Amino acid sequence: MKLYAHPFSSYCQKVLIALYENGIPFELRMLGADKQIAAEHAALWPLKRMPVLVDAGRTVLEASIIIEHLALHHPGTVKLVPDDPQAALDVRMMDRIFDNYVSTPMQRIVFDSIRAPENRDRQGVAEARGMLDTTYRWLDDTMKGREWAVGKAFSLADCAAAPALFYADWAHPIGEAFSNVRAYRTRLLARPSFARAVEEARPYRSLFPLGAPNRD
Ligand SMILES: N[C@@H](CCC(=O)N[C@@H](CS)C(=O)NCC(=O)O)C(=O)O
Repeated sequence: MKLYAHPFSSYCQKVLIALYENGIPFELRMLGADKQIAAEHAALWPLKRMPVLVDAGRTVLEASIIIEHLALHHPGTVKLVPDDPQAALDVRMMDRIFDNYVSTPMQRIVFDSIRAPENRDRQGVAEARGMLDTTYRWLDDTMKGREWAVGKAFSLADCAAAPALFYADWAHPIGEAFSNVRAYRTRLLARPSFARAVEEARPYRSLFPLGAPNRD
């Protein structure tokens, strides 16, 4: 099994968490300087988004689907997608929320910061910050009394939440008023699978265009 990825990428970390949770062996095809690996990646997925998984001749795109693929073909003791269909829907709903309403606005802010000043999108960034504020508020209510995104069991939704909230807090700090979200982010950082991903990404912090804060 080959994973085309970079350790600093949030969506790659989402999948790395799932791989580490169940100790699934894989070969990292690290994207970056290597032209051969970049060419393989572009041939597999012309949009050149990472991560991409290749398993037994099948190319699997999109982090959530990669994790679903792992749950189906490489099941382990940590069930990231519950067997119960309603519980699985709850997990998928929270997964979508973290991708669409935390990661997407976070990326918008980060990617805007690497544009030339004359190409910056002030309105887009303001909307992204507004979306993050609204999501943080909603999440703060939702996480009240919950250990993980959908309750007691760590799931696909937490794989999405960990890097999303990790970087979102750097791009648009989670205010002290959102204590449930902050506590959840701290729990995610203490989870060994994510802690490992964060450590492996640490050498690349200089890549964070807004300047990585001196914490976490
Ligand atoms: N919807 C995709 C998003 C993947 C994504 O945005 N990956 C980023 C890195 S975190 C990427 O490939 N960026 C490179 C680019 O935009 O060209 C998924 O869930 O896998």
